[in-house]
Amino acid sequence: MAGAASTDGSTDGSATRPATRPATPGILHLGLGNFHRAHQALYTAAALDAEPGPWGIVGAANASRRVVDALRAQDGRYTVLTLDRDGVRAEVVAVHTDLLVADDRPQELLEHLADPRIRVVTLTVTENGYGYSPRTGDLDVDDERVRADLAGNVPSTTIGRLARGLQRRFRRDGEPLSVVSCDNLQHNGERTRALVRRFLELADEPDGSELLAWLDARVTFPSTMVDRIVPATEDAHRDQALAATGMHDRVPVPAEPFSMWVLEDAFAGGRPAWEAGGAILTDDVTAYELLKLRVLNASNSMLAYLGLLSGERYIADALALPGVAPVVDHLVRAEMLPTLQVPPTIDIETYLGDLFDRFGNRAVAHRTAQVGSDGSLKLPVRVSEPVLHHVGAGQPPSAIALLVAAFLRCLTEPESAYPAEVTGTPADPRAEALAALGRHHRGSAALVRAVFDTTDIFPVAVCEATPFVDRVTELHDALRRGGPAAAIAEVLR
Ligand code: CS2
Repeated sequence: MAGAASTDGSTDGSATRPATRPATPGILHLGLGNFHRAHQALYTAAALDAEPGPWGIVGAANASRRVVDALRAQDGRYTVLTLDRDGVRAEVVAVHTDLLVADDRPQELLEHLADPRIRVVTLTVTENGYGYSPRTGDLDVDDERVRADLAGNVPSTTIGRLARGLQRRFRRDGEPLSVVSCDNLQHNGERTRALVRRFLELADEPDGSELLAWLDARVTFPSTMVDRIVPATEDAHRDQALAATGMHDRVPVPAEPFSMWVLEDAFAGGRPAWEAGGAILTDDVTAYELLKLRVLNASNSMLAYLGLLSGERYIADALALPGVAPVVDHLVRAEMLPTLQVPPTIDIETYLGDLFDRFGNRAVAHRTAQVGSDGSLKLPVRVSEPVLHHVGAGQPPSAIALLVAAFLRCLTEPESAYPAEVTGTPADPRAEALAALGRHHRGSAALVRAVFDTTDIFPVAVCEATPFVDRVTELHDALRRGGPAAAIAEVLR
């Protein structure tokens, strides 16, 4: 770590990964949350163990100092706890060469983006971090922070920072770079590229057309599918880390044993040998992305909202409720699988069996409120195209309608729909707007109509799909009158 002694090898003698921390940074990562530290950072550690190289990670948290402060105090080292039914496995990771909080040091972040040693930028900033309008998919120029970034202020949004950093890189050495979104967005690479490009078009700099030509020629945006269930850290994890490694880790990361990373092999300036950690490099990520978003993520959202409405704090407990596994199975088999192509390397029955096992892994303790957070941004990605597929075929999809109805019930009546003191509350950028609609409209029909008509959550085509909106209304009403059991029975009838 810059400014800190690099003493790799953990206190109890258990190995630290990689065996030698690289001295040189090659990757800038935005979003220093648990997911990054249990996923890309571990793949990078494995890559470096197989093929040492200049691929240290500069880790940039967006606003919170919590992880950066803790990691600095621990020489950048932290524990990944792999949790399954048989127990806990601990690994100590030390792969970050520098750490910063972007909000505190925005210029430093831009400098990293311009640094020719940095050849890959990875992002885990959540669906909420891209500043796009869910309704149009385009850069949300109504957002004040986006407008301020476009006006030339020191950028504070992720897309603004990327765009201004790329601008600086172009003006300095123009070295090639790859920007890798690791968030659950469909076509996440292409989407990120389109947003950055749009920003640069609107920013209208004097050298704008040369900059855009450079961007098109020298900067790639590989799409990726990332998969690992990584819950939030709790005190018990700190105790487990201490017991396993002898290190007082303030920010250990709990994670499930399963991990998958599929990347489009389009790297402009090289990359670590991530395949050494099991990553799959391919020409086409789409099939993997769609399977992940529509099968894993949509089911996970279903478990989150039905779980919240049933007073369950954890996903594994939601899965065990009567009727829930069958309705999730129906969602997957009847409504999601027909809308996608299973990648040839995946045996779908094995995948689904594993998926239900993963959701049922109690050791992971994934909270319903965590998965249910940001639903206004997650659900459109997970369900919109499948909704249109089925409505186009004359059959509005009932299980997807139940998922949307359950989400709306939680968000429009946050005070009565679920026991927040047990479950916690799902955070959402549209929480206030949805709660206001819930106070204003009493009946399901008026409320659901108002959500589709007056919020920008779903794309226009979904809002205009009347048979689907009607089905959401019926199931919202069923949830209100009889709770999850009654609504599930209606779907499975
Ligand atoms: C979850 C995901 O929070 C959510 O919405 O569906 O974080 C999920 O756990 C990961 O995508 C699994 O890879």
